[in-house]
Amino acid sequence: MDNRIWWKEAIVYQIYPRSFKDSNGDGIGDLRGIISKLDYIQSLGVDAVWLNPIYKSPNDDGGYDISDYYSVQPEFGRMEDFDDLLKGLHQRKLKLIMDLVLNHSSDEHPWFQESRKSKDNPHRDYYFWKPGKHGGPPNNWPSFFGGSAWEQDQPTGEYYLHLFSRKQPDLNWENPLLREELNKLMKFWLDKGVDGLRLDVISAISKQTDFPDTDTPDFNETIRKYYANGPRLKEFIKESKEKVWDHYDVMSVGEGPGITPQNAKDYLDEQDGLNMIFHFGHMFMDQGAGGRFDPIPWTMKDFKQVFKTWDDAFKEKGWGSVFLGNHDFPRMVSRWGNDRDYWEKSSKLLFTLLLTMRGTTFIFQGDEIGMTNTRLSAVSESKDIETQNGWREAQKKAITEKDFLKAANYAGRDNARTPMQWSDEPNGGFSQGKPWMNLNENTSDFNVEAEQHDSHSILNYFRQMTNFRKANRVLTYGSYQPLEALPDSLFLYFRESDKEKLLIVLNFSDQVTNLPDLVRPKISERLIGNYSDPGNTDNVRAWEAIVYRCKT
Ligand code: ISL
Ligand code: CA
Repeated sequence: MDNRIWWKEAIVYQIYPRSFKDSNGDGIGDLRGIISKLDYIQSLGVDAVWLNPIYKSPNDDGGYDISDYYSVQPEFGRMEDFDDLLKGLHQRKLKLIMDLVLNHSSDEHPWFQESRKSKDNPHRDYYFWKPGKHGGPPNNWPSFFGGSAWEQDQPTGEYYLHLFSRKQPDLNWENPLLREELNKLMKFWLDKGVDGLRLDVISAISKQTDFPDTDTPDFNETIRKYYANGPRLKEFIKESKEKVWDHYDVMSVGEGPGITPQNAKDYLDEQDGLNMIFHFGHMFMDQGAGGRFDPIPWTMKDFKQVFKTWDDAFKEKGWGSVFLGNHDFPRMVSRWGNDRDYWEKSSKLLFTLLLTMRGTTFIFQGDEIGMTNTRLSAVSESKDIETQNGWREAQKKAITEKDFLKAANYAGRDNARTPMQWSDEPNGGFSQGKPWMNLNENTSDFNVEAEQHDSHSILNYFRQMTNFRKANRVLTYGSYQPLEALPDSLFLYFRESDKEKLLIVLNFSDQVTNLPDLVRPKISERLIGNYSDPGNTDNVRAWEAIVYRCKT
């Protein structure tokens, strides 16, 4: 416990700039908007902000399609605004983690504009180009966003690879010149003094350059077997670390779809790896073979198992990141809690989990007030390319709009992207103009302003919990020991150091449940919980969350 590391102790607040706060009335959240909320962010008790991409982009995929890595998206502001934001964060002792997208660029990036011109263009090999096969694409790879991962392009008639949208061509890391360019742009941002990098789909930067056909209809298996974990992934990470990250006091967290508990250690070496990865064990649990828009039921048994499996993996090497939602997934309380009858209790329970688990905590904007899924009544209301393209594919399978909407409203990314609910003013206090995306209908029912003044609100519980984590370092550095518990809806675990032991009790159900006889004698004191009446140690109430100190 002596060896303290800031990013292991950090609680990270994720900001999706387009939906956070609009400062100039154009309906789009921006950097000045974030600056105006810095005191609020600080008041949450978090240590760092992860900013979703803010670079210049045609915005085909929420800014994950970058056309200039060196400038700020004009809708979000100018470089001066960025510098002020960084300064404002640092003045408040908050760190900044930038989101870098290095697996692909925008097709409007000058590299791609050059690359597509001719087969012998000097930038040709910045991307992957292949002739077609049998009158179709070079192989059968599906894109994350539906349809083929290859697009035929004139003037050369060859196909280029795009694992995401056709406006996001994959960069060819095999090319050392490209890698030098990426190192250069990383240095540009690190020289400004940012404190960490979140590296988008880092798991996919090394390709199987013979591009074999996938042999499985299961999309997540295709990611694991063909897109992620490529032959040079470890080497590329090591090179970035040695050439760039090691020269700064900076933390790295890689987004790792397709990384498994078995191979995570390969990429998380202290000497030559990333500090952390985001794994998707729990996030993909309810996706069927068809991926996001093919939902299947999930069970608490599997959910608990994911935390155990990954904690075991990180015992050996690396460090975990703990999250229950982000800009790519439905709202945490709508997905894992009960956003109707136990909205408040289950939101608080989920925070108790996030802030007592081993691993760095990441929370997504709006979750701190219990924001819920939104409801699209037509696909045309969706602002997300994934949903739009998903619908195009669904139509080919004769799926009705009603059925598709059911899946999209359950799993779609629009759910996470509705603007922040600041107050009950028009547009929830998000913007003076017409918001780029409709606010959730429940904005007047709950918002930051209302929760601010309610000492029992989700917001104030979140603040209590961030303080609680800070005050109990065992929650960062102690071991994680889950307990076998029946019924499955009960999630019980110990966090233990050589000095102390805590028991966390989480009831993921609407039912009152008995606390197992086995643990009751171990309890000495209730430290915190989401019911104001402490209750007793026999029963755990609906969606109750409690942290006990144990006898040692
Ligand atoms: O959400 C997922 C499952 O359907 C993930 O597989 C996700 O698409 C994947 O992790 C990559 O996400 C990241 O890169 C995308 C971008 O659209 C996402 O917003 C970003 O988080 C392409 O840059
Ligand atoms: Ca704006």
